[in-house]
Amino acid sequence: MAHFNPIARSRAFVWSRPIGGLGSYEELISTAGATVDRSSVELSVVLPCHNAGPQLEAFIGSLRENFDPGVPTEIIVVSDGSTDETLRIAGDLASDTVRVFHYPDRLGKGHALRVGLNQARGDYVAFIDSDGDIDPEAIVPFFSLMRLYQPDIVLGSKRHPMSQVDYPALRRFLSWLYHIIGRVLFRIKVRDTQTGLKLIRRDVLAAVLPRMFEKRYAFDLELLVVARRLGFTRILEAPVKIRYRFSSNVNPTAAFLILLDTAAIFYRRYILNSYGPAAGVRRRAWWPSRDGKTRPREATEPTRSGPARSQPR
Ligand SMILES: Nc1nc2c(ncn2[C@@H]2O[C@H](COP(=O)(O)OP(=O)(O)O)[C@@H](O)[C@H]2O)c(=O)[nH]1
Ligand SMILES: [Mg+2]
Repeated sequence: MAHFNPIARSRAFVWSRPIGGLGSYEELISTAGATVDRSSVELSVVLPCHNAGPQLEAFIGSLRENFDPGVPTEIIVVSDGSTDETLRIAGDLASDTVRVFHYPDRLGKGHALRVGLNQARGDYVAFIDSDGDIDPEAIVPFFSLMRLYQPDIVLGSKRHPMSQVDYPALRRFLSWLYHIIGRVLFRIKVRDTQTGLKLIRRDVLAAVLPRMFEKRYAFDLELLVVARRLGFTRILEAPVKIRYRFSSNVNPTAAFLILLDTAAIFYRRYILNSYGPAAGVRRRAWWPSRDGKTRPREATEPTRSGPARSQPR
C-alpha cells in the first residue's frame, strides 16, 4: 500500500491541471490508476470530502466490502480544502482503484463532485456522502437496478416508502419543503432531490455535467434540472438507509445559500435558458474517453440514440 507523506508534496502530487472552469486540482500518488485498463472500470464511486475525519478509513473499507467482486469498481476521493487527516487517510489508501484528488481551498460539495465525476472512468458513475450516514450497502442494489432497467439516474430517496431513515424532524420538514420547491419550480417529479447517493449512466453525465454551474449543495437539484431539460427523465427512486450522526454542515447559512442557489438555477433555466441542447456548452468539457484521450465534443450533445427523447419545457 502506498504511503502518502503530506510533506513530500513534490513527489506525491504528480500533476495539476485546470478542468472546465474548475480551477486546478491535484492527484495524489503517481501510480494511482496507472496500471488499470481504463476500459475495464465498470463502476466509479465518487466521495466528496471536506474534513471527513478519522471515520473516512472505515467508510472506504465498508464501501469496498460492499462492492460486487464481479464488477470492476474504482473509488474517487475528492478532498475539498481538507485540513484534517482526510488527505493522509485517503493518501494511504490510494491505489489503482482508490484515486485521490485534492485542492487547497474549500470550494463546496458540488465543486468537489464535478472534479470527481469528471475523472470517473466507469460506464456508471455514483456519488455518495463520505460521512457514513448513508449505508453504502445500497450501492449494489442501485447498480442492479441500473443494469436491469437502464434508467438515466438511480436516485437515493429518503422519502421512498422502503427507506429507513433516522433523521431529525426539522430536517425531514426541510427535505419535504425542498422537494416541493423542486416540483413547483422545475417540475422535477421525484420525492427527494437531495439524498447524497445517486448513480448515473456515463452518457447522461457526459451530456449534463458540462452544462452545470452549481458548486454547493444545490448541485443535486441542478443535475436533475439539466437532465430533465435534455430529456433524461427516466429516473428511478430507490430506498436508502440513513443514520444521521449530527455531523452535518447544513446550518441556517447553508440553508439560505441553498435557496439562493436554487433561485440562480431558476434564473439559468428559465431566463437565460443555459441548460438546453441549443445553448451549447459554456465551459469546455473535459471528459476522459475509454482510451484516456480527451473527447470534448462528446460532452456537447446528449449521447443517447440521437437527440434527447423529449424536450420538456
Ligand atoms: N467536498 C466537500 N464535500 C462536502 C462539503 N460539505 C459537505 N460535503 C459532503 O457532503 C456530505 C453531506 O454533507 P452533510 O453536511 O453531512 O449534509 P447532510 O448529511 O445533508 O446533513 C458530506 O458527507 C460530505 O461528503 C464541502 O464543503 N466540500
Ligand atoms: Mg451527512
